[in-house]
Parts: sequence; structure tokens; C-alpha cells
Amino acid sequence: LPAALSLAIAAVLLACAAPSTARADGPNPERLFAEHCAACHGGDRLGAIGPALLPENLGRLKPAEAERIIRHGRPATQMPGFPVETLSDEAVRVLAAYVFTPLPEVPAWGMEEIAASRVVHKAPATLPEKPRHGADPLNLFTVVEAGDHHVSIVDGDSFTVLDRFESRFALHGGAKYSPDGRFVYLASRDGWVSKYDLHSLSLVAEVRAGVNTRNVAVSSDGRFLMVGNTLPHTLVALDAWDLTPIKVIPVTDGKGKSSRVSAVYSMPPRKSFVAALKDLQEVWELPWDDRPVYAGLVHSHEPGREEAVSVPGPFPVRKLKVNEFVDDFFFDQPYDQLMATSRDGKKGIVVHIDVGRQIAELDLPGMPHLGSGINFVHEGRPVMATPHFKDPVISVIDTVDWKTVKRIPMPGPGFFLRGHENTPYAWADAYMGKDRDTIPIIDTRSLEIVHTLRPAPGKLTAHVEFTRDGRYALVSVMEDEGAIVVYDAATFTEVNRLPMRKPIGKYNVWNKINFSSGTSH
Ligand code: DHE
Repeated sequence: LPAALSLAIAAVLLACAAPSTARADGPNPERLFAEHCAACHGGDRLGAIGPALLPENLGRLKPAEAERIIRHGRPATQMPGFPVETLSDEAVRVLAAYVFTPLPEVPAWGMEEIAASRVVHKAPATLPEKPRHGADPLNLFTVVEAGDHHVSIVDGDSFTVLDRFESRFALHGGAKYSPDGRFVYLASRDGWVSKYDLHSLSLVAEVRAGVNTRNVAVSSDGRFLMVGNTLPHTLVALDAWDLTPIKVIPVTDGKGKSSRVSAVYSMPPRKSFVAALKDLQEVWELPWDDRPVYAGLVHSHEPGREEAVSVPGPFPVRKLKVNEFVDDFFFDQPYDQLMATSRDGKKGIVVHIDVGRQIAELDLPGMPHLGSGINFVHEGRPVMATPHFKDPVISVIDTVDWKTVKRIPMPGPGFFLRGHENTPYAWADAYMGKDRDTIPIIDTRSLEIVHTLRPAPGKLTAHVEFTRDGRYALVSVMEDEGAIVVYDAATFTEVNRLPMRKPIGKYNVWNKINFSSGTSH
């Protein structure tokens, strides 16, 4: 870092760590914020050294928890506690309420702001050609630890942690890999996209692609990332090489109405990204190939393979009209058809992507969580299974005639579901119910629960991922003093337990890059 910048950062850190001792006597939230929070979180609340403090970015944080953090701080971070001599109970309440108030208008976050935010930690061309660790590079797990905002890289054979590094605040959603499994891309709720090299175990580059981001997708040729934002209403294409922004695509209907992005995924067989929109009755397809418009240098990690050619862009948008506002979605395994839930969670629809419109409705009440769906074959028919946020069932749907094959009763409404080609079992959870410490295991042949695990009685347990061969299942005990518990996937016996700080998700390189039918997209 340049010395002047280091000094400036040190000054701000000092200001964060040593809150003003002047007692706040007025309940004016703007004044309190400016005095006590702005130095780290930005005067506009869009974040600086600390995260953005906007309702959209705070995820599931409750106001009472926000008050506790203001009063006591966040251990192992720069966030100090503010004692009662500094902030009265009323001032803490006012501040907590303030950060849950939406901004009066959507802030500008275009090419200029995105480009200016970019940090290159290591020039991509200087990265090693071979892994600097002895582990199987395709059987690594990226584990997102929300407890102290860290990421652990775990060897999927020895179950040891190869690296643990501080992430941006509140990473969310699946880590995404380059098609060769070498790089991992992480998105934070604050819009930061980070690129990490699994060969050298180091961060490569970071860029803030939005103020509030849903997720990121990687093109299957490894050249592009597409980021879906809810603030502002944009999709942002990045060069996967060093995260240079390529294009900001406003999400509008062309008639003055704009929309948040629900999620964006890549559809490898179609060489395109697909985005669902929360506020327009449209699904967007954005091809990354076949349109030689954006001329530039195509980077390659294979030495000597860089070439100056025209590469795809500027991501022309194909708009598919649907009858619902789409929130959460899922694909059949060939990526021909897309299942989606309506924003009110009462209905499901099927969109045929080639036909370009909705072709069926689904009997899916109780807010299905399609993003966690899995595909498998049941009695010779391709089916998908999904948990529901509101109903204690897993629905199994035939993906040819779109009829419900079965609703499997569960101990509680669940969040995630995972399978693998090499096991007949699908592992669920009861995240939203009172038995949230259980992992029910379903036999995909009988569609019955055949076993229930309770890895840490009384503690929230959810989200499973298999090793590349499907032999072991890794389960998250999602508490601050939590763990990844490794089970033999055939006998359901525990084989290892790694302490982790609220490990919310874990992603196996092989399963993700091969788009395993049992994992998320
Ligand atoms: Fe998630 C994935 C949306 C709350 C943990 N979640 C996703 C994805 C979306 C999404 C769009 C897909 C991203 C991807 O992988 O490309 N999540 C939402 C919501 O709308 C919701 C309900 C509210 C919100 O706050 O945004 C929500 N999610 C949560 C949580 O509270 C969870 C349990 C913990 C957290 O956020 O700290 C949580 N979401 C996850 C995880 C994944 C995820 C672990 C990746 C699942 C996977 O296996 O790929």
C-alpha cells in the first residue's frame, strides 16, 4: 500500500477503535451516525472499511442483534462496542433503527465507481502454474464462515484446513469456481466480488460490483462473471481474469420501470447467463458467446495462449415474458427448462427457454426454495426435489409432466438439500422448524426418510456437501462456535469434526465444476 494510504487507513481504524467519549444526548439518527459510525461505514452508509449499513445488506440481522453489536462490538473485527457513557440506550435504539431505514434514493454505482473500487492483490500473470499444496485440487472445499467473516479452504481427503483468510463482510450464496476449478469467486451482500487462487492459496483481486448484490455466475469458458444486484438495479459483467468491469446492464423494461435481480446463473449448454427479476415479469437470457462485439485481449492461464481477438459482448439481452414475478429458480439437468417460484411463494411456473415462454404451472405452495433443488432419477423418470420454507415437506416433481410425485413429510420446513451421483441418499435439514438440529436423510429410491442425524443437539445444523466421490458428507453446525462434521455417506457414522465459526456453506470444487445433479447451480 502507498504510505499515505496506509496512514489514512490507520487514522480511520484508530477512529473506529476509539469511539468518541462525548455522550450523545440527542436522538437525531443522522447526527449520531455521522459522529460514531460514518468513519468506518461511510457517511452515505454504503460502507468503507466497515460494511454497508442498509436494510438490504444486513440480511437476517434483527434490530435487537444490531443494538447488541453497537453496544458490545463484534469480536475479532474492527467494530468496537460503544459503552453507555458514549451512547445511551435510547441512542443505541435510534441508531439500530436508522440502519434498517432504506436510503431515500438508489445510489449511483456505475462503471466509474466499480472500476475505482477494484483492488488487484496479485497480478494474475504472476500466479504459479501448479498448486503449492499437495492436496487434490479438485477435491477442495471452500467453506464460508459467517461467524467471523472468514473463508477456509479444506482438503477433502485429509479434512485439514489448508488456508483461512478474512473475507469481505457477509459473504452469501455459493462460492463459484472457474471451469478448471482453479479459482474461486465469492460474492458479499455488499457487492464485493473476490477472486481467490486455489493454487497459491491467495487473493487475486476484488471489486465492488454493486451496493447490494444477490450473487455471481461464471461463464463456462471461464472468461466472464455476471453479477446480479438489487442495489442499484443492474447486472454487471466482469472480466474473470482480473475483475475489470466490462459492462453495466441496467435492468429495466425500457418504459421507465426497473427491477432488482433475484439471481443470475450460468447455463453452460446454452453459453449464456440467465437472470430472474423480482419486479418485472421477465426472465433474461444473456449469451456470452457468438457475438463478437467486445474486442480485447483474451487472457489465459496457460502461458503463451493469450490472444487478441473479439470476445463476446456486450451481452445482448433476450427477454422471456412470464406471468409471475420470479424469485427463486432451478433448472432441469439439460438446462432446457427453468422452474421458478412466484414472489409471493404460492405458485411455481415452468419456462421453456427455447420456446421463450411459460409452458406449465406447478403445484408448489408453501414457498419452495428452488435454489436448493436437486435432480435425480426416480423409477426411471427424471425428477427434482425441493425443500419448502413454510411447509414441513420436500416436494418431488416429475420434470417431464411436471406432476408432483410425492410430498415427503419432514421434521420441519427446510432450507437446503444435497445429493450426489454416487449415493442414493439426499441430505436435508429442518432449518425453519423446532427440530433445527436434525439432518433427515432421504432414500431417493423409496422417497422416505431412512435416517436422522443430530450432530450437535440443540444447535442449528444445515447445509450438506459431498466429497467429489460422494463418499463423505460434510454437514454444518451453523453456530458461532460451530463445526463441519464429516460423515461416511453410506453408514452415516461420524469420521471427523472441524471447529468452524458459523460455517454457513461449503462447496466442493469437483461437484460444482461438473454441475453435479445433487448440488446447487
Ligand atoms: Fe441464501 C444461496 C437468496 C437467506 C445461506 N441464497 C442463495 C442464493 C440466493 C439466496 C439467490 C443463490 C446464490 C448462488 O449460490 O449463486 N438467501 C437468499 C434470500 O433471498 C434469503 C432468504 C434472504 C436474504 O437475506 O437474502 C437468504 N441464505 C439466507 C440465510 O439466512 C442463510 C441461511 C445464511 C446467511 O445468509 O448468512 C443463507 N444462501 C445461503 C447459502 C447459499 C445461499 C449457504 C448457498 C447454497 C448452496 O449450496 O449453493
